[in-house]
Amino acid sequence: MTVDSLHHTVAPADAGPADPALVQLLTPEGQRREHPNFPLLLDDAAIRDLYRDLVLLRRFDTEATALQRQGELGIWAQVLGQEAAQIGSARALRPTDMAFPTYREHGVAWCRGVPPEKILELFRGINFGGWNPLEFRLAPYTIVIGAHTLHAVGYAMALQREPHNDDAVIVYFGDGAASEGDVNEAFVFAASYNAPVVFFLQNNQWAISVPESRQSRIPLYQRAKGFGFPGVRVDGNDVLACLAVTDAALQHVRSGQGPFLIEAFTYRMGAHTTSDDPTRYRLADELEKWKLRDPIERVKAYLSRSGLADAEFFASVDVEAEALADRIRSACVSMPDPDPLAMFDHVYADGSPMLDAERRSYAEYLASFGEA
Ligand SMILES: Cc1ncc(C[n+]2csc(CCOP(=O)(O)OP(=O)(O)O)c2C)c(N)n1
Repeated sequence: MTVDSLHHTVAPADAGPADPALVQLLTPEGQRREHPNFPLLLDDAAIRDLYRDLVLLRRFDTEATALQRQGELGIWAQVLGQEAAQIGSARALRPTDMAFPTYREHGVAWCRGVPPEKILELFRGINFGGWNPLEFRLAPYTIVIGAHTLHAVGYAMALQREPHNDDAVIVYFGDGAASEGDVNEAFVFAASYNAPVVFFLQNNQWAISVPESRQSRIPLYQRAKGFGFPGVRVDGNDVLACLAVTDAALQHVRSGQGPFLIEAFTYRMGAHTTSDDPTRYRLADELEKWKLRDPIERVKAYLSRSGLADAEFFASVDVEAEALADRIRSACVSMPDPDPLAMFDHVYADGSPMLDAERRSYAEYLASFGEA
């Protein structure tokens, strides 16, 4: 792939369906398109697998939202609407690549093999760390906006010390994070060191209540040019385009050409988190417009119209999704309360006198209640 020409593409900020710079391989109506820079060769089974991923992820997300509403989770950050951006990009990774997520990357975690129950433990507040990052090649969820972009670049710089290792790093962040100093510093370091990192910006158009239009005068992918690396805007609701563009970006960084920015143009169809009420700051017609660009419906339309999947296939995925929802619900409600003293574990590798004193003091406090 040549990416030089992409430095010079200019898109209108709204990135509507007619935007010439928006990479799209599947229209909202489910029609397949080709793109000269981003060819995609996938067999029929692989497209059915992507559909399955999308449906299972949405079912997981819906169930987690319901669990929060029923008091079983402390909070939940919905991925609704962003499934294609996450599944498409994460399915382009190879197992040894390393991914750095925010708190909303449940689709990425799904593709990396993290059991959904592990994610629910975090949001139920009974697991402080999540999972072993090296087992799943997925760093812990990060709530400090943008901080993990620096971690990702540092990891990518360390990979450069292993000349025969062409693993890549991908880091996920939002449009709001793109306004943070950390992200911009990460861009500078990645460019200066030619680090093998793909910056995957999910532009869901809202940073809680602040619209993207208030944070950037230009389409976000164009910022890459100022840092000296390529930037591409992809239809974030098109799983095929997200897969193809991420695949190309990974090849670019693996081959030593330095970082790459992908702006996946999408929409947060749900609330920022379950603590938020988006009706306070955005109009319902915006959501209605984006429902017509649903990331799952277009794959379903493509599969059925082209005869690649029949009603039996769609029904079997729905059955699997319900089974997943049942499984995670029972696992969630039966999770044991954690040992309160466990929060002192793993703070320091070798312990610390101050922490030991705090642990003792808290243990005495708990003991003062007597046996429950
Ligand atoms: C350093 C930092 N500043 C502020 C916050 C509070 N905060 C949490 S989410 C958020 C908005 C993030 O928006 P965006 O990056 O677009 O990601 P999205 O939540 O839309 O996926 C903010 C400001 C934070 N977590 N960390």
